[in-house]
Amino acid sequence: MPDTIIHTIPDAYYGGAVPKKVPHKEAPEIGLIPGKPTKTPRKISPKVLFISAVSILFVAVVGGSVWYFTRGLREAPAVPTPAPEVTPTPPAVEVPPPAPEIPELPPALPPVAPPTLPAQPTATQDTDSDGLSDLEENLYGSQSSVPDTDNDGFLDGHEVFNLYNPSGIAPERLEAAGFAVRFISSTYRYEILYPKPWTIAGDIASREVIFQSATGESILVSVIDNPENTTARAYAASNFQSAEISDWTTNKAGLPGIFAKEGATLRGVFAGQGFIYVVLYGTAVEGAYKRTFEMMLNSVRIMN
Ligand SMILES: [Ca+2]
Ligand SMILES: [Ca+2]
Repeated sequence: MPDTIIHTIPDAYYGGAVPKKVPHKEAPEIGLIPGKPTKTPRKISPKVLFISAVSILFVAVVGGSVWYFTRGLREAPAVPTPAPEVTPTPPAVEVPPPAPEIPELPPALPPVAPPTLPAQPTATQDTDSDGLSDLEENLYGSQSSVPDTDNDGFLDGHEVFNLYNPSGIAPERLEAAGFAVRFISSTYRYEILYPKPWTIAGDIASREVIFQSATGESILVSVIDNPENTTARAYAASNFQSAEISDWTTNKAGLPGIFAKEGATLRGVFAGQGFIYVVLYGTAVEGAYKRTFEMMLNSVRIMN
């Protein structure tokens, strides 16, 4: 094995000389030791002082100006504080205003009794109780306050029933006095009187003829075939079963007949050759012409 070789730096690298030793230089002392002169302080020239003063003044002016003109920015209005969130409330229910107070009314006055009016005459009123209603008195020229208008001893109603004029002293028929008119049916061969002021619905050929008063009442004459010549009573008994039937006796023309009262309906029934004649008066309306109805029954003639 080769021997280990140790290399050293040749002296040539040092120039063959011993390295030069540099002496340590003491730091100069600066005038701290009394008696030893110190360096003279550098003197500041007036020009430098002036420039420095101007610079300071300039900086002061500029700074003050900046401070002054930025004051508004610094004093910016405070940001308004957001309003606290208000929880929406449901719309209030509109409450109607209270009703105005109604002033208290004065106490009611005591009821005033209506004036008492005189009693109104009814249609059937017979003021003088002579058998003729006041309305009928107007039909025959008699006075409603005088029972015997012509003072002949017979009441007005009695005279009309017997076809006489109640307002004439001399014996005089209603027809002759002009208070009654004769209706003649040549077709059905009968005659009947009726008050002159009344109107007629129907003619001589009509099976039904209606005699009408100015006050709305009417008397009806009906002609019914009677081929078997049934009697008036037999006809009434079979056709007006609920009626009260009574003999009419013989009328002023000598004609026998019956009277049938069925409620408010009054009927006079006559029998002719081949026909039955029914005279009807419905009294439900007013019933002011009962005596006139009887007068008409008494006037019926049948021409056989
Ligand atoms: Ca009378
Ligand atoms: Ca008389």
